[in-house]
Amino acid sequence: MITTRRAFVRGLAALSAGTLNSQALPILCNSSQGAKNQLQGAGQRVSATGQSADSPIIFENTIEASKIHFVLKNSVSPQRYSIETMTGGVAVFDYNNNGLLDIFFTNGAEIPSLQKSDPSFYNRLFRNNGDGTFTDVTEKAGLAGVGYSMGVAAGDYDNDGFVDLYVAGFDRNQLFHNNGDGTFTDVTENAGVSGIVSGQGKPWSVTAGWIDYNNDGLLDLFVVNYLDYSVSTAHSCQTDNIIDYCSPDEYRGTPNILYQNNGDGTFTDVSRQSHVSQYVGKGMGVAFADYDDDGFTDIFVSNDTFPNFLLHNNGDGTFTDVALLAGVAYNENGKTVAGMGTDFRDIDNDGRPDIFHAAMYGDTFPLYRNLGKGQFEDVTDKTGMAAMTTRFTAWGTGIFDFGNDGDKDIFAAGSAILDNSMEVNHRPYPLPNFLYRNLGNMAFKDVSTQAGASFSVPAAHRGAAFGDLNNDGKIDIVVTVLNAEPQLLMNRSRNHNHWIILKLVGVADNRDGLGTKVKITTANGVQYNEATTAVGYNSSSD
Ligand SMILES: [Ca+2]
Ligand SMILES: [Ca+2]
Ligand SMILES: [Ca+2]
Ligand SMILES: [Ca+2]
Repeated sequence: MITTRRAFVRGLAALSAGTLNSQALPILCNSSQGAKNQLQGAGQRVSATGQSADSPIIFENTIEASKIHFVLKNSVSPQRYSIETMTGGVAVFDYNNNGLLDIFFTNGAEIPSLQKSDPSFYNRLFRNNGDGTFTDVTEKAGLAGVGYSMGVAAGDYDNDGFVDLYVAGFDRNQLFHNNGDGTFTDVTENAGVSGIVSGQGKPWSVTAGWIDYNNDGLLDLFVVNYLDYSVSTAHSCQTDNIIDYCSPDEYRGTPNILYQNNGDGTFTDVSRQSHVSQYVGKGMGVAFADYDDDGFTDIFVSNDTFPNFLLHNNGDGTFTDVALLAGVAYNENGKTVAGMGTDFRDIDNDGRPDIFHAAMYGDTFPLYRNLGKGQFEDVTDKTGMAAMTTRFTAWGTGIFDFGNDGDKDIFAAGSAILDNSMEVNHRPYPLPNFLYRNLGNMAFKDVSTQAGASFSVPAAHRGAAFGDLNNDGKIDIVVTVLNAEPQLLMNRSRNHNHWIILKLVGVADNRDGLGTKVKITTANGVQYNEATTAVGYNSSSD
């Protein structure tokens, strides 16, 4: 069972066609709890066809047939600037409101100029044609971008019904307003969201996310910043006389930014008064959920070799980092880990959002179960995740029910960090993608080798975005690969389990319905999800 934010009508059609009890599907929308929508659906997930819940999850990489021509370029230099390892992202979102998810990729730039000096460095938007193919509409859309781009966040910040894009980058951040006619306008300066911090210049932004932190129906913007780093002053690092990318330990961290949406197309930097900027980390990923069910959305930031942040939303415009007390700052060995992409979602369907993030070999990929009362338990070891992940490094990640069996699974996009990893530390640079199936009862199984041929192909994977690209009720994945074409992983799982897609439309709330809690009751139990586009690494999902 999946819950994403669109094509509700299509979901209803599927319900009536299937064995879901459509007359028992009251979709309730109200704003009684703060400014949040509460949706409830009810139906049955009956296996009328006798499909077993554990039929394999299978993906097929259809990038060749898709007509998507894109190569993510990082401009590897002899000096090995740290930015080269860190791009890029992907967004799946419906820019033209035709019910088909489109795909946007960020891209690097020339080094050291940081210019997109030719079209091969452009960020790219591909329109979904609905037949498995896509058309490059970048230039008409006006989304080529400037600078060395990294992350992307999709959200309708002005509630006009058209999803807008924020692109986070090393030297430039850009807000693109969707004009609704297939074009976008760069409104960064007027909106006041350049990512420049007075007195500090432009910190290196890795990603961003849209969140209505003050429940006023206007999406606010959280920008994740990484190292205090400049190409002009960066020193070079060596391992055994080989020029190598520096460890993040060589550089100080930078504060993150929170922009409050004023509702008139402009934003106010509230990083200081919200206390967000007092927590200085080395941010890699951000995900949002109301983990303590107080009606205010909270923020998790995975930090690189630095304690993670869990920014509790105090409901008065301020945040407090409670990661240490909550038990999500360090892994279960009390170590900081190289936090990468993250997701904040209820993986055991107890109504409490849990936290997962990818990391580096030797770390394990931590899974923190929300116990309630503000406490999380590190269940990485007891769920089997520790043994399955300790030898690997991954970037993009997401918690989704890829098998439509009611239990959310975990995807992670594998790759070592350094392209000279084999020379430097005798570990392969390209790695396969990983799929960990949720067996229920918080036990996971590595099913990567059964997930289709693409899961046995190692590559320099980076960002990953999730959504149903062909509206068949199964969640697909788009994965970026450094200096190569991306992967379009279409979900070909052969189960006939039931599903529903929700399109959330906020009326008093933000139009995208971000932050909405969704609860679905079926014959086999209750499922929970929370609407967000901030998922994984550098990326934005439906
Ligand atoms: Ca579309
Ligand atoms: Ca808009
Ligand atoms: Ca707001
Ligand atoms: Ca909360």
